[in-house]
Amino acid sequence: MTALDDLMRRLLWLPDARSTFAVPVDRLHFFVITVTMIASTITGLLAFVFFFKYRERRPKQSTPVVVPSVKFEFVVIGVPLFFFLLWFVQGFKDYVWYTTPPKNATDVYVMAKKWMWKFSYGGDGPNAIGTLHVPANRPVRLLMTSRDVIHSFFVPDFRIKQDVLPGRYTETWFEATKPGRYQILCSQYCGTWHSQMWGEIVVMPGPEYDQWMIDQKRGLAARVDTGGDDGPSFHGSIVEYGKKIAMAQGCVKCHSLDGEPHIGPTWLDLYGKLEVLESGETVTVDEAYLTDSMIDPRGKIVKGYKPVMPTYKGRLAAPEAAALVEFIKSLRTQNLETVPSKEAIYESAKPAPRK
Ligand code: HEC
Ligand SMILES: [Cu+2]
Repeated sequence: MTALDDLMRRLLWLPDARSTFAVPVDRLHFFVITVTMIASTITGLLAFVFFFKYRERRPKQSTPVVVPSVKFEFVVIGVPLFFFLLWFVQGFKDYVWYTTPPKNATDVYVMAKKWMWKFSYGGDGPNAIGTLHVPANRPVRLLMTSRDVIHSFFVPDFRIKQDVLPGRYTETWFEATKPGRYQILCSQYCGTWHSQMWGEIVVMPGPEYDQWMIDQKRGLAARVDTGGDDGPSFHGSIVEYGKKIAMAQGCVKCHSLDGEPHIGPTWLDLYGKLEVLESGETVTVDEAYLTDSMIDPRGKIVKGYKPVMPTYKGRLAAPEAAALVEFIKSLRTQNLETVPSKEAIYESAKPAPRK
């Protein structure tokens, strides 16, 4: 099967398949293209034969009326329909798989702008322009947004392509199967240097990647904030940057960080929670919901609160919104309890109950 796959890949001039997703995508591609090639060859040849067979043999020859049998009609409609449905079922299965990133995926934020790709790792991970380091054989989820116009994140070797939009998040994921360097292209025409909006994914063996990450974090502590054309840059911790934005934008006037509800709901343990809305619906608080809440606060009102939150549409740059999301995600009860409470200390000092 793989030998056949390779032959097809060579025939179609496709790059090697270097992600888990590339294999089913290619298989479906080969299946569709083989069937359509055979069908169009047969159709073409038949047309050719018919040109001769049914050519005008004498002047003013009339065309006989042909009434095809019902059986013939069934075959002509049924066979293509069968293949279309088969492709749909297979394609839908692959689509569902592709749009459901595994829970244990490593998250990387991707910010597109004319004409570059910026990457930042959640938590206290590093940032990079143009080059994305990822581990091999582990799932990686990309949460992507654009600072200006629509771009599209395309990695031919992985067979993934996802539009990147200003003002909202899109996501994609992949699991690279072989260490190496792979090209990232922008596949949505975005201006003068669209064709040079390149990037590179460096896939490293797992342990090597882990070491790389440790080195990056160590190096970051020593790095200086240099600023840049994006306003304050967030070298170092995206979480810290998010906190700064929350202070500067006055979010904390209405949102507490310690679990107490205020004018708005607290941000502690907000991420991942099931939120009940004024409309009676429930939503899971994820990255998209958090971003929407800032851009369009009137869209989904949390039950028990007044719709007083101002919109931050146009007031937050995409990386700022991303940093706020990371900051909110970092606010977990277990992160706060670095020092055990007095009660907990007394409790643990008590002698164990006798049997
Ligand atoms: C004037 C007070 C006020 C300010 C300032 C404010 N918010 Fe809100 N926010 C609210 C209220 C009230 C709600 C609940 C009603 C709703 O859903 O709109 C809310 C809801 C939210 C939610 C959804 C919370 C949940 O429990 O589902 C998020 C996320 C959020 N705000 C983020 C922000 C961010 C980020 C900022 C700053 C950039 C900000 N807010 C500034 C009042 C405010
Ligand atoms: Cu682009």
